[in-house]
Amino acid sequence: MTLLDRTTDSTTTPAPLSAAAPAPRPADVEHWVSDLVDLLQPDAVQWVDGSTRERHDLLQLLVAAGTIEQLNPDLRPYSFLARSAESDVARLESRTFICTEHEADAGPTNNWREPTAMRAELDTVFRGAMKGRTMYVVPFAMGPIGSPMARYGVQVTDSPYVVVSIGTMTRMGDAALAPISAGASWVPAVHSVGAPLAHGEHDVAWPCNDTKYIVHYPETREIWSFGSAYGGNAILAKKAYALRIASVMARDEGWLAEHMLLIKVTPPSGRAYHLAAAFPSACGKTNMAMMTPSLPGWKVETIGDDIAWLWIGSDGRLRAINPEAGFFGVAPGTGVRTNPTAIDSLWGNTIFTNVARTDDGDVWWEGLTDQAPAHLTDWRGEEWTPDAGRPAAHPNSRFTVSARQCPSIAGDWDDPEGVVIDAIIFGGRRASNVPLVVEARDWDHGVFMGATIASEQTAAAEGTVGELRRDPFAMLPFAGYNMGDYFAHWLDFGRRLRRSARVPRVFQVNWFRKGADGSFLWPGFGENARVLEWMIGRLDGSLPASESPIGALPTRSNGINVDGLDLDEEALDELFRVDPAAFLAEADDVEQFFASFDDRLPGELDRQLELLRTRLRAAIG
Ligand code: GTP
Ligand code: SPV
Ligand code: MN
Repeated sequence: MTLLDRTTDSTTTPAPLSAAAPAPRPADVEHWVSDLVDLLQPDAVQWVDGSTRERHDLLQLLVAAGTIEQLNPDLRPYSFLARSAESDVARLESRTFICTEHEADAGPTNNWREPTAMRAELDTVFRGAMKGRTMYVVPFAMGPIGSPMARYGVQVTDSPYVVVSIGTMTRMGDAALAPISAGASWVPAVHSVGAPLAHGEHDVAWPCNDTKYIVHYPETREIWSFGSAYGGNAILAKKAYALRIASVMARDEGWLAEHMLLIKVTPPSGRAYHLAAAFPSACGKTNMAMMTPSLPGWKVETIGDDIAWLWIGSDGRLRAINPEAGFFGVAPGTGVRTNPTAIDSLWGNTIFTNVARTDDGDVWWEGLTDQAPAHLTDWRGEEWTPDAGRPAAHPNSRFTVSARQCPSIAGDWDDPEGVVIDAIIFGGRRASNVPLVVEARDWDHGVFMGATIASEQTAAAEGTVGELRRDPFAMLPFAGYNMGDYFAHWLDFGRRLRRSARVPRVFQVNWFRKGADGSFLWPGFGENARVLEWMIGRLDGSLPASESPIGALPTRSNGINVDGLDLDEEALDELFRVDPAAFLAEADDVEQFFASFDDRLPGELDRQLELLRTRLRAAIG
C-alpha cells in the first residue's frame, strides 16, 4: 500500500472536506467554534468526521509537511514515523495547571493558578495562535458511545498529527457528535501548537512553541493547551479529560477516574477474573495489560492499558470501562520476548513517534531485538551505530495503535456496562524495600497503600529519571483536585461498596526490586502471571498468606509458584524481605507527605499510618 500521489498546495490552506452526510452540528458547539475563530484566527476550519478517507488525507498532508514519513509498506503497512522537536518529547508537569477559585481545591500536589488571571494570560497567548493554519474541530467520545459511563468532548486543534492521534485513541468524529447533538454534555478542549505562520512562511516539520501550557479549569470543565503536540500534552481526551477533568466529575458524581490498566484473567479452572492496576507512567501498565502468561493454561486478555473509569453498578458491584480506544505505548523495552502481543499489534496502521528507523524503512528501539542493527537513523534524524553511546530511540518514544489491532483484546473490552472488578492493584518502580506482592488487610488499608505509593521517575515526564517520589494512586500528575479530598473520596467509595455486594481485594506489587548487583531480582513480564496466580488464589480462598507489618505476604511453603524459574533462594528471600526499620523510615516520609494536605487529609489515613508504625515497632521488638 502506498500513498496516492497528491499535490501539496493543500498543506498551507486545505479546503474544508465535504462529508457525504455531515452530522448535524450542535448550535452550542458551533457558537463555541465561532468564538474560537475570532480568538485563534485560523485560515480555515475543518470539522472532523472520523472517516477512513479523512484520516488518509490527513496522513498525506502530514507526509507532505514532513511531520511524518511513511515506513516501508512491505515491512510495516500503512505506518508512519514522526520525529518531534527535541524539546517536545514528554508530558510537562511543571507547565500543567489546575485553576480553581480557591488554591486549596487544587491542593498541594498541583500547580495552581487563579482562573481569572490565567484566562487573561491565555487570552494573550492564544490570540492569533492559529494564523496560517487550519483549525480542526474534533468531536470525541470517551467510553463506548451510548454507554451510561460514556462522556463526550470537542477538541479544536491546529495539528493534523494530533487529529490522527485522537482518531486512534478515542471514538472520534460524527459518531461522537451525534449524542452531543442529542443533548449530551461535552467538555470543550482548545489546543494549539502555538506556531502561527505569517503569509507565505514555510512551516517546520514539528511546529511547537518553547512556551507551553496545559491548563485545566475543573470547576467549569474546560481544557486549554498551548505549545506542544506531544501525547498527553496534546491529545486532550486522554490525561487532561479522562483523568484530570474526569476525576472531578467522578468526585461529584460518585465514581472513580483512574490511571489504571484493565485485564481479564482466566486461570485453567475457567472462571474469569477482572483486575484493575494503577502504576505510574512507564511502570508497566501496557505490558501487564498485554501479558502473555508464562503459566500453562492461563490466559490474560486486554481491556485497557492506561485509564479506567470505575463505578458501582446497579447490581452493587464495582464495574469498570476503558474510556479509550487505542494505545499510546512506550516503545523502548517492548520486544518479542517481553511483550509479543504489543509487537503483533504493531504490524501496521501504526504511528511511531521518536523511535529510530532502519535502513530498509522499518522501526527500531532499544529492547525491540537483543542486538541493535548495524546502522540506524536515530530519533533526531541522525546517523546511528551501536557504538554511538546514546540511545537510538528516545526513552519516551511511543507507538499509537488502535485497540482493535491487539490480538489479546477481550471480547467484553467495549461492553457499555463494563466489567466487574475482582481486585485492585497498586504498583510502582522501587529498587528496594517494597516486596514483589503484598495484600492489603482491607479496603481502607488498601487506600493507605495507594496513597503512599512511591516510584522512581521515568522519561514519561520531565524531571530526573530514577528519583524517588510519592505518586499516590499513580495519579500525582493526573488528579484534577486536592489529593487529600481524592483520598477521602476513595475511602467513601469503599464505605459505599461495603454496603453493596462485595468489596474487591487490594494488592500492591513491585516488579522492579533490585539485587546487590543492581539487576532486577524478578524476571517480570509474562512471569508476572505467577503473581496473578497468587492473587487469584487469595481471591478464591485457596492460598494462605503470612501476616507482615505491611500486609499479607505469600507463605514460604505455599506461596508464589516459582517452578521452572531460574531464581535462587537468596533472590526469593530478597524479593519478599520486609525490613521494619526501613519501613519506619518510610513512615516518617509518609508523615511529612501527609502533613502537606493539612486538614484535607482524612483522619483514617493518619490512623492507618499509626497502625502501621505500631505493627512495625512490634516486629522490631
Ligand atoms: P505509560 O504509558 O507511560 O502510562 O506507561 P506504562 O505504565 O504503560 O508502562 P509500560 O508497560 O509501557 O512499561 C514501561 C517500561 O517498563 C518498558 O520499558 C517496559 O519494558 C518496562 N517493564 C514493563 N513491565 C516490566 C516488568 O515486569 N519488569 C521489568 N523489568 N520491566 C518492565
Ligand atoms: C503517561 O505519561 O502516563 C502516558 C503517556 O500514558 S501521555 O499520554 O503522554 O501522558
Ligand atoms: Mn499513562
